[in-house]
Amino acid sequence: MSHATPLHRRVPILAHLDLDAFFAAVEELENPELRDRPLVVGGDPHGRGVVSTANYAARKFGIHSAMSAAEALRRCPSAVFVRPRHALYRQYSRVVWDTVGEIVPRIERTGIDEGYLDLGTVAPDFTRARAVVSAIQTAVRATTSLTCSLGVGTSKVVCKIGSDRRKPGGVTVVPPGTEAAFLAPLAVRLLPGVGPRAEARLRTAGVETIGALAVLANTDLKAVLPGSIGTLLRDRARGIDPRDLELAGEPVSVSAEDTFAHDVSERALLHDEIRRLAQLVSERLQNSGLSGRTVTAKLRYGDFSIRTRSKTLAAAVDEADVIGAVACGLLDRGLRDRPGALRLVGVGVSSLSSYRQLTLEP
Ligand code: DCP
Ligand code: MG
Repeated sequence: MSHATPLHRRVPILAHLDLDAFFAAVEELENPELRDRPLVVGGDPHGRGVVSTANYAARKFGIHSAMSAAEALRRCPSAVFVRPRHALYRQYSRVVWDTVGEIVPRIERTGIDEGYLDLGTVAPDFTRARAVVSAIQTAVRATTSLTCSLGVGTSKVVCKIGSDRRKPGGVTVVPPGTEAAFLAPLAVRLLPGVGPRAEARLRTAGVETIGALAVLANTDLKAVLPGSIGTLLRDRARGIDPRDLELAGEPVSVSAEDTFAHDVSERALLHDEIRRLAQLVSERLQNSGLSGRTVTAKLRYGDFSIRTRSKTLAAAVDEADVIGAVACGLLDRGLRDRPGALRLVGVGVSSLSSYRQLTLEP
């Protein structure tokens, strides 16, 4: 569990790092004679193989990941085709992330060649963050000879899009307050969470850019993307993305529960117990420097069946009275849905972050 995060930080400073043409770059390093030639890493071009990745020389021919290898061969008959060597890529990846970890302690790896960094632990502002990011590129090049691109911003969505803007070897810094303007002109399919289906629906509604999604009125949004996914994606289009880094070794939830000696149906007693458990959860959160946005109440009935009811709040909480009040409401809801005497009640908090996500200040 990390305690390194300064508590006084106002706005998150995050980065997304993505290695450039990763598999192909490793193959070039292992066989320098491949450099400058179009190179395709993937399956058999004379069979049903698929392109894993292509180097930039091959991309000039329109070859890209997930294309059939046969199609890649048609587009560039002189390309070199090699099969992926995953064990080798894992070795390179390990060195890369060890190197990055020496500079930035809080890292969430999201793939073999990409991950998020919490620059706020090492840089007090965006100017210094840019220097840290340059140092990371230099260090990765020194230990592996690989190049990487980074996006720096206040949220995961902005960083993820940013790292792809100046490939290869580029850095894109999106200072606080400029998120929506940065995103607005970009194609809506670039927004993480917008898959081919959502893209098609948005296009039918005339939404081509992230900016157009950002200003979509509620009624239009509901018609195009019903349910919570619509508001989630529109928030992202505005640069609003409350996701914190998910760190290996950090708990995903903090909870407490208690079994009664006898089944209890008296509501006041159940509320007392919920508030006592909320106090325990709150203390454990605060001792770990954590807070969470989702509060859950757990109900176990006399027949051992379990129900849970959850509520996700606008902001992360760690206060006992807030958690207790929300959990009591959830208990009431659960008992309305299914009345009965309870053998056990529990309180949990999840969607944790290790600092309070404050509203962005321009
Ligand atoms: N990969 C794969 N199949 C895909 C996409 C990717 O096997 N459809 C593998 C090969 C890539 C690695 O994952 O080298 C990383 O994926 P990226 O999407 O980051 O692609 P690259 O790193 O190759 O290129 P870029 O420079 O655009 O990041
Ligand atoms: Mg990559």
